[in-house]
Amino acid sequence: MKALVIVDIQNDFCPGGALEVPNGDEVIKPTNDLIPHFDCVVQTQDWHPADHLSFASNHKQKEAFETTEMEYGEQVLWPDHCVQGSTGAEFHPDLDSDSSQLIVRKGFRKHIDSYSAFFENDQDTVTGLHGYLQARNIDEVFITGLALDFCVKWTALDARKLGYTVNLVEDAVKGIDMDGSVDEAFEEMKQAGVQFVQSKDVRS
Ligand code: VGL
Ligand code: ZN
Repeated sequence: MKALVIVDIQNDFCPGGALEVPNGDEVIKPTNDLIPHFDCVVQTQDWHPADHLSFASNHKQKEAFETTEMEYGEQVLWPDHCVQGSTGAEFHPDLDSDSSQLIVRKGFRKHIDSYSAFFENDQDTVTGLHGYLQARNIDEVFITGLALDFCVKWTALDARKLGYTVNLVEDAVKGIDMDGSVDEAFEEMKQAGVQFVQSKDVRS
């Protein structure tokens, strides 16, 4: 059984948002068009407390897009984004969020960032999505959303690690692209056995 996993299509990652992904809103239409083709539809929502340590503003003398050392290793520092309850954290209004059956919130622990829909950035703390998908007999996932080089990539890599067949819907993802991170993400996903598909082929 297959599931559609829609990653972080939230106002802050779309044009005009706090951590905008260039042309991020272009993932919305292909994602909406895929939804009716799936029995299982899951969305993730980046959901940080205002004092989250992935925010540069919560570190002295750090600028956004610099890195810092966290307990689990290197962490990119971000502009404040997707703060719990804020408009920026809401799903983009054009996305058909009403059809989602499960919303997985992530990044709500102050000391741990969470890119993947499955594990937080310590690579150990679980979100619970794997248990849910197992309970629904899902063995194949199709991934769309933002940002290709962060939350989408880590969701795809963890899904492979957990044994799922993984399809990245290429025309329904967009990246931030810092220092070649989009090319690197494609390479890592390819190495991990992620399949690359187009939304029109998934719909037919
Ligand atoms: C994301 C950076 C920080 C993402 C979330 O959704 O890719 N990126 N938080
Ligand atoms: Zn975040």
